Amino acid sequence: MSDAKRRTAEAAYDVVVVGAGFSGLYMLHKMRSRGYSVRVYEAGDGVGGTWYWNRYPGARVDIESQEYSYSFDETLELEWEWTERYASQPELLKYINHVADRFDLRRDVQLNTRVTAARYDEATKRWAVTSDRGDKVTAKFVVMATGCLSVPKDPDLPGLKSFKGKSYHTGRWPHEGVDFTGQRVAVIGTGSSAIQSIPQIAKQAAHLTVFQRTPNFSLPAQNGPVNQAVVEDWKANRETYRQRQRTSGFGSILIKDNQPLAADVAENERKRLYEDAWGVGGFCLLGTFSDLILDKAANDTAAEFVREKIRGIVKDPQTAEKLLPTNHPIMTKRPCVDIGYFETYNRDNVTLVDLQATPIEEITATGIRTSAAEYTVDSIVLAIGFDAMTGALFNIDIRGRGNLSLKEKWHGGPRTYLGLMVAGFPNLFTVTGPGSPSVLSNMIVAIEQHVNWIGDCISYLSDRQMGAIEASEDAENEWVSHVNEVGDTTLYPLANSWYVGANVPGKPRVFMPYIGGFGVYCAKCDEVAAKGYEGFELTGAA
Ligand code: NA7
Repeated sequence: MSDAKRRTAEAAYDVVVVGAGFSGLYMLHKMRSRGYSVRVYEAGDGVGGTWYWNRYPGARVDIESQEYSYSFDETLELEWEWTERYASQPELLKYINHVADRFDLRRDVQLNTRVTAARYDEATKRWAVTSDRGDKVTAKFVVMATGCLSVPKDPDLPGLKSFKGKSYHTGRWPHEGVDFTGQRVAVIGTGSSAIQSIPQIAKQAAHLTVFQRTPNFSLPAQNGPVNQAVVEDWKANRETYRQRQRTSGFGSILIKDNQPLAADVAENERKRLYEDAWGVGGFCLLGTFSDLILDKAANDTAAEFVREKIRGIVKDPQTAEKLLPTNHPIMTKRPCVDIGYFETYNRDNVTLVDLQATPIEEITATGIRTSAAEYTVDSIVLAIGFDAMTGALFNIDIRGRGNLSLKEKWHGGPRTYLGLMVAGFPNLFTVTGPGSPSVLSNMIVAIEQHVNWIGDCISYLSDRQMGAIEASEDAENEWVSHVNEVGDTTLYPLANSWYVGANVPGKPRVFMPYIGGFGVYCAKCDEVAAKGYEGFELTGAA
């Protein structure tokens, strides 16, 4: 019998992991190397998660490549050579496939399999996990490595089904790519995915029309081939840099900590610092002053600097004016990092439609009709985003003690302890779940910290022959209050962002990630573990 068949027949694992992206694969590696039986289920037909699905033109990471890579294996880190400062999606996919091969991970990953339900049995203290392929297995521990931005938002556009051309969601891009040569193309949305893909699509299409509902802040990546001196320095000092990531505010050393307050720096000097950071590129500018996300007046200085840049880049003043983000402070909606985004509007074959002035009324058989005009197009690119942070968890019927469903428990918004566990759901972990720094940090660093913590927690229980761990209601309530309190000291709640669920109709408005600082959060997790998992209830074997 093949190894895969034997394992399915066995149908009882120590750990079931849902998702084979960066978190699921590292979770598998960690637990298997400690001798646990692990099964990973993955809906796609390949590994890579976010970087498997998001294949739209121009897709790339907006954290510098060496920072956005695993640190758990020194040889892996020293051997791997990134080619660009910000790795493109194909290169990231190559990297994660290399990791899967290098650590022989594929034999425990079952592809093309979507987990549909996970139910906790209080008598056996085990989870029953079922899939759309008929798998029925049990596991002592379940790790949801389902990703924060993995469920595309429903295209809530009237008439879309009647469109006779082709439409593509950026998060479900065809593997064979799309050739837009000679086509009239519409892009709906101006978030990260749109801002990355628009310059690429504009180079190919006969005409590109961008439908913008909310103008967005975007910073130039200043991408290019990797600088060998930077790479060598990183490799020589990797321990120091990795440690700095783990104690930093955002899990990245490019965004500096302990900076002055904006008001303490004279205007000329402030502008010079912004100019320098703009030249460095990426998110660097967001770390110029320590109060940019705390104080509206400080934030205004950065926002106005970026608006001034947009006015300078975009030649047509009317188009420039439409592109200026004015309805939210910078950073409060996911800031974007681009390569030639604003410059693209200087092309003759690109038109910007302001949906605030002229909203979309309908998608017709031949194009898009706004309140002012009809635009005939051959293809529509839906860069409209995701049901962030909770969408993928709600797609699985997760039921804890007393048949409590996660959806019911979270009807008013997600409630977790440390973004790692949920009261009522023993032995179920979420990687980069709501209530953890997650999407407000360098995801790879956040993933490693979570996987390490979960792995150590499972080992702790095993070493003591314990049956279950569960967040206590009190600890969860306190943590949720703390997450909200910290969120409310910032400007984040001011924007209608996906951080607060505002992009999905009917979703409760709750600021989901934890913004107390990545390093602060890590210290809290370590302290909880050191105190014998304070705030958790640990119980004996079944
Ligand atoms: P985002 O950041 O959620 O952006 C989605 C964009 O689509 C945003 O500009 C939305 O405008 C717009 N949108 C959404 N629905 C509509 C409708 N119905 N009509 C017009 N415009 C619409 O998703 P992305 O995929 O770009 O980025 C997701 C994350 O992936 C990103 O932050 C990175 O972490 C990687 P709105 O702002 O809601 O007015």
